[in-house]
Amino acid sequence: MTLLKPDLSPEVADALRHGQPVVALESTIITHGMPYPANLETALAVEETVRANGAVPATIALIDGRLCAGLQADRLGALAKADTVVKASGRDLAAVMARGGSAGTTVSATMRIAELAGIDIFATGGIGGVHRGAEQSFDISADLTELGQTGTAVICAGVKSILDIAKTLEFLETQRVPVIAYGTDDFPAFFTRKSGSKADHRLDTAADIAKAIDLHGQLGSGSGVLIANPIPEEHALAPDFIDATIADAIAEAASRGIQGKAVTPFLLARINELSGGKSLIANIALVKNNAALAARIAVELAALKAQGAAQK
Ligand code: PSU
Ligand code: MN
Repeated sequence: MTLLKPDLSPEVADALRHGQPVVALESTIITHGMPYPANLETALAVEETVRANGAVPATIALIDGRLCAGLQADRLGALAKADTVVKASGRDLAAVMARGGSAGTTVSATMRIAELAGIDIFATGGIGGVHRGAEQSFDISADLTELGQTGTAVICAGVKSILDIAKTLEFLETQRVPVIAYGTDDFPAFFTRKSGSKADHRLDTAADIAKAIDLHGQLGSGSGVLIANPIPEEHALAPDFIDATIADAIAEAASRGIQGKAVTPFLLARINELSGGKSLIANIALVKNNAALAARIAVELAALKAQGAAQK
């Protein structure tokens, strides 16, 4: 069976052809994670951050039935404004493609497309995980099972405490996904630098992280790598404030009977409203911070691969 080749922007195609560093970016954060116009401004700023740190950004989405890696500004703008675009995780891609539809891609779908395009490094804000109360609802994000079987390295700011963080880390262990924190022993909780849980590993430089990603691949692990990059101190929110806000949003989701793929977008939007926009400002800051680290890792990884190829 031949695997599908995504449509690449000329810039992304050129970079991949020459072994230059590329960073994949997801698009559910644009379509379902942030309100317009902050979503578009953030998407553009994140691409700029990737460039400023020496790599080529490849924003990934499903557009008119085509898998796309690298979006021109007009497509990005249309995606940011559209309210008919669906949220696709990996399992949704084929059905949306069959009807020629468009979708923002979650972490799981973006990993799938990045793999098909040959992109190893992917930056996002936060990944999905095991929801609080999963023992009742069974709500566990497909991001975690995709991380268990697709060899992309995902740079995030940890996971939000809308999720059960300890269970999310347990599930990642079961899925054989190494969790590496950058410059800290703690696994971060998105809006805050600590979650109360530790990461499995701490590495302090982009070069060491690139080395670990390269070795993980060479070991034939088959799974992804999760890099947790804490939100910069100056943008972190007060734990009491954000915990109370999240608790209110979760209670509201439960009382309204929100379920399935609508849960995470509902919580993100409600947390933004209840926090008076503070969560959005923090979210934007941490995504840029992740994009910068991802680009630096991609630069190191490209250099390692070039060295490896020269030695063969
Ligand atoms: N968490 C965030 N921001 C996001 C998401 C999660 O803090 O934008 C998005 C990502 O695209 C992630 C998806 O892959 O939500 C997970 O959705 P679900 O929980 O339905 O699997
Ligand atoms: Mn879910």
